[in-house]
Amino acid sequence: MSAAEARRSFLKAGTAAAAGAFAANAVRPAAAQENPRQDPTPAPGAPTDPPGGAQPRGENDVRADYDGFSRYQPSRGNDPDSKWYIGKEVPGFRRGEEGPAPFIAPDVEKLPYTMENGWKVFRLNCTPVRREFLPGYYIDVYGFNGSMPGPTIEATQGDKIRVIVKNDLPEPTSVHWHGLELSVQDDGASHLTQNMIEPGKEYVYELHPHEEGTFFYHSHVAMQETFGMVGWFIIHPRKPFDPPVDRDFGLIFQNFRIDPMTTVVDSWGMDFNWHTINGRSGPYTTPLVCRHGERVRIRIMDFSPIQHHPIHLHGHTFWVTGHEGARVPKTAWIPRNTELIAVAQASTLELIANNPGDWALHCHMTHHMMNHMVQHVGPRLRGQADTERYTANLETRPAVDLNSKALGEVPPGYPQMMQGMKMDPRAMEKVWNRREMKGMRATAPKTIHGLFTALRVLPDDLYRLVMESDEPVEKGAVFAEIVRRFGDYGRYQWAPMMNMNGGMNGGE
Ligand SMILES: [Cu+2]
Repeated sequence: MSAAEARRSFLKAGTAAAAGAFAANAVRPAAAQENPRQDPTPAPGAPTDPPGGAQPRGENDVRADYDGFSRYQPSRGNDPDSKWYIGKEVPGFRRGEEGPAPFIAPDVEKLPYTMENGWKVFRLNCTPVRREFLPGYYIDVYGFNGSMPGPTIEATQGDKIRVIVKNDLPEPTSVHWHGLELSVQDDGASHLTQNMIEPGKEYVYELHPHEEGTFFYHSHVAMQETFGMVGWFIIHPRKPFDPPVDRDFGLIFQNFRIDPMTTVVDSWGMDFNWHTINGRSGPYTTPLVCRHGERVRIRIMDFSPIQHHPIHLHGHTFWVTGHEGARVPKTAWIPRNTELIAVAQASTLELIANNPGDWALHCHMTHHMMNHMVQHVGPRLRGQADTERYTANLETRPAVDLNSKALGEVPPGYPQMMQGMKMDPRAMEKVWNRREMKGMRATAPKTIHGLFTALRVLPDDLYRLVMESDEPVEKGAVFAEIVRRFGDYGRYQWAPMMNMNGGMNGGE
């Protein structure tokens, strides 16, 4: 029985029949031990694997599968009024007493601090930044401490925080603490509440955050905001959130206008052609990797100049549990697949990673997942298109027929080729040379463009293979192994490997 059939029959079958399927479930060895391409046998039993890879399922886990929500298989719905409804209150593995899960903003550093007489002292320098947002593609922007976005400030509700801001820009600036309820002289609204920090000068902000939530800091000069001057300001609650999560990810979405043959952002331009998540553009965005069954929080912030982002996650239903203001009461959490996040807003999503695989996480605006779309130099027409018929007589030119199959009858201008970066071997090496990419399909970078990344949900043994071991893994091997265990391997097709070499992954 394929996993899909198992899933369907599970919906129909009673508890007793399904329990038999779980008992028959066998743990499969890791992809590294065998080449799944040679082994098209579907995994036996139900489409689940236990936590820890080889450990037996505990009685409580099994009961949870029938009483309520299983963290090991895609949601079965349940009564919308129940606390199990698509995992609403299913906790992570991490216990609340351990404190908040570490906040991870891929591709962005954390800002260190020193303790001085009970104050957490952070140092922020406003600096020009040259960021490699795609392999070989540079953008000249503004940021903090040499980074765009700036490094993450992480604190706890009730901390006494001093931020020493030094302006190393060639122009005046000020820094605003977006969302914090603070003393007005520390608000950072340029001219309104303080004099500008002149180049070379310092200003000391003192903050006493009594609130918790997802905040950010940014320049309060519009042109500088368009230049990317922003960073996370995460304030963890003094009392840990319930239910506790295992992962706490943060992604800043931005748009930039970069004219051809330049690297400097045009802060006047409103036609945004390059798009970044935490300062990188797909396929250079670093995937979020978690273990099967974990409770995952993803905080998403939109710091684009003027455009909103409908953020869509595949394969899971998530709960919107907070915005930049604070955590939302559980009674008002919203189950979604797509969350629209407007400029200067942040949304917090929580989900049970109950569906193993590599799942697209992206803005759904098509132009935001296409990047610049054309090369900087050269025609947009397809190479073999003959436009003479259409341009010979502009009065009576033949209609463009998009269905034309005749050889040489490619309508002029179609197809409009989508282009992100040049995928030469050196660029691809950089894309693949991150452990988070290990074992993904060789063609994954062909679709991960612009505001696009992936959430990888890996069974425990595969998680260890990818994130904790240095074993080479063939491209596509981890993905194929997941299909073999949880999907229908007989219908699965491996991705062609050409041109997709480089990096830590072994294989061809
Ligand atoms: Cu968008």
